[in-house]
Amino acid sequence: MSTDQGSIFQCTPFTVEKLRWWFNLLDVNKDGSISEADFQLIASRYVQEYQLEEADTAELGDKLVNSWGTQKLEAVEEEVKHNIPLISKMADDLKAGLNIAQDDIIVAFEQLIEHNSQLARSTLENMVAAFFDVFDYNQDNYITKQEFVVAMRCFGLEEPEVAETVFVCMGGDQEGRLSRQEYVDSWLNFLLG
Ligand SMILES: [Ca+2]
Ligand SMILES: [Ca+2]
Repeated sequence: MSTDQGSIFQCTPFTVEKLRWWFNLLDVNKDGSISEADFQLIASRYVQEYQLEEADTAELGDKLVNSWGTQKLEAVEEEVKHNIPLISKMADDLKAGLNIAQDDIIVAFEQLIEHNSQLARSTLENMVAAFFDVFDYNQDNYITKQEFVVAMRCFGLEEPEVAETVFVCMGGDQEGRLSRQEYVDSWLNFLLG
């Protein structure tokens, strides 16, 4: 099962470290696991940033949970679920409001990359893109520097200089903006490159 011909990359210790870093970023309440609580916290910060109605928090949190995890993970093929039961367990647990330990996510992705790296890549792509949809506040399919700074604050990165530097590294220039493709590609290049 670990020798699929379509393999385009390997899961190295460096990949694992980067995935761990990303999941740690998503674990905004820093309890070592990803759960609905993290997405709700991101949503409540977002609602504060843009001074939206408090009622929007739950809806936005649900949207993030669904688009990041449940729908994408559930969509993974049956054959993969059979070989990598952790993947379907993650989707079920997230939907049920349970915590998914970061270590479990890492193991699941290691197994997924080994089993079918193309599928691992497209699954991660969907997970990364889920955030683009939210952080593109005015929904013009670009993330501006300002939208990015707000997004990073929602993840708990308070320093705008750091966010601006990351933004430039991702391909946005000082006045510039990031397209969906640039945003997704730079995350994937970082995580899997
Ligand atoms: Ca958490
Ligand atoms: Ca925008």
